[in-house]
Amino acid sequence: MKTPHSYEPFKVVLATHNEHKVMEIMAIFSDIPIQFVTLNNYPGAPEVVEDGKTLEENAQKKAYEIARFTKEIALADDSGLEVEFLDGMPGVISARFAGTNCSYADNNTKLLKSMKGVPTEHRKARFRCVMALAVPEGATQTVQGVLNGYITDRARGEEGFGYDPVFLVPEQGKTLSELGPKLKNGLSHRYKALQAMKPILLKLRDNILHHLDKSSAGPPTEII
Ligand code: ITT
Repeated sequence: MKTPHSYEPFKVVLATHNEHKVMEIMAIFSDIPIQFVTLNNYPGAPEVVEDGKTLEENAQKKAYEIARFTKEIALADDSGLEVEFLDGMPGVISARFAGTNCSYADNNTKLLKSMKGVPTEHRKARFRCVMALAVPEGATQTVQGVLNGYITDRARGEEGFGYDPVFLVPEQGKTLSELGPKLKNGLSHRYKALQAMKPILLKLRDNILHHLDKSSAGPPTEII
């Protein structure tokens, strides 16, 4: 077990290679007293193979492998778009729906084609974001956030990434791309997962700082 001293200063590595996610997570968490660092600070960090059957498995695997490599606390996000008409697809294969190494545009084109002619009431979809927090010793904790909406019949908007241009937020009458980062970051699946993760992160931070204060104490038996 790593001693609590090696966690000082309290820092969390964002276990993702997706720059858009990094920007969103940093913006959503700009108000909490935790230092977030990216994988750019860890040359040689492994490309974690996302071969899990669920978002939960992949999020836990990403968080744990990066925590083990960096010897820091790590936060990972595995997200996917689940379309009712497609029985929950693309789901866990959202990144490679149109094939290995495909672009966001390829995925959106394939999705719109698969939904061609489908009436609005059958175009329901949801974004699901699973966030996992891991410590190098291996313990992980996961939470999730969900955003319900509809698949549009054409791409709309320029902002965001992935399926944002084809995902309509009904309350706003706009796609996530049209809403732009500020509005997206106040209602998204990622925002909701991070809100659920916030108390867990703060508690972990308090536990570690508490143990640092009482430097005579041994390592925390349960830190996550
Ligand atoms: P990391 O694994 O390095 O975090 P990734 O881009 O592979 O990055 P995911 O596996 O979590 O991320 O995401 C799968 C795909 O789901 C991603 O490539 C996007 O196409 C889509 N996606 C995830 N979050 C999204 C969001 O907020 N808006 C639009 N599309 C999103």
